Amino acid sequence: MSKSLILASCLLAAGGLTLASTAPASLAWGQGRAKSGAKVTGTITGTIKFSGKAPVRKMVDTSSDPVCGSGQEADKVVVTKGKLRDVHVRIKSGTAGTHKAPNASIVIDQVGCVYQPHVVGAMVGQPVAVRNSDKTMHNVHAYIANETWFNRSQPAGAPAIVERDTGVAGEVFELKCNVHPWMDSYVPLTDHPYFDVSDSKGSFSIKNVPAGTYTLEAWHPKLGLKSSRVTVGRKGAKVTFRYP
Ligand SMILES: [Cu+2]
Repeated sequence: MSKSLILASCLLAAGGLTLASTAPASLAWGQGRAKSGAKVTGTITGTIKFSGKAPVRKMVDTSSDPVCGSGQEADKVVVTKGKLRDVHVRIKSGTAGTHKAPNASIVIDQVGCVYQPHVVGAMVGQPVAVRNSDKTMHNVHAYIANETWFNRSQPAGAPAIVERDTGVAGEVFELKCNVHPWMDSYVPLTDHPYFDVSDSKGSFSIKNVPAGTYTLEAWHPKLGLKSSRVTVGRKGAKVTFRYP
């Protein structure tokens, strides 16, 4: 090996060391690259299990508004064959880079005096559209961190209320209805697109996650927060959360 080559390799090694010791923690994430130079991504899939006896889903007294019908559930812990619905699963933080919120709105509808869906994720700055499909008046009262974000009545046939959310990542905004006190919906906010909400089979799927090791969080409005470490590679990763 010539002198200059040795010098070059020493410099390279030193450069590598310097990089490793000064790189911010966030750069340690999502840095996996295939040999072609393309970013390595994977899908995180998983299941939310609920063990033990599922809570009884009570009926709500909707007699104050005949349009609402009957059969609404007061307790929103929805368990089907040991699987839990409405759990927002997200990477806690630290995915490399910044992510622009989509211009497409998150849509929440009011059907039979129930917000649908009950839990839906949004990115900070993403528009949220609240529709009224009922032949009755609702009053959409939205809160962020227990403070009113907006409070607007929405008669039957009125157009959707569209607002761009103004929260910060990690906050949850909650929709209530001032006319029908049993109505509620929750929108956890993230500054990245790596989230999903479990369906009635307890399943979730988070696509295109840059390879790396993350803290994955699961959050349910009534049952709270769980977390798990997950390493995502080309083949993705599988995670199970257990409630309560
Ligand atoms: Cu209402």
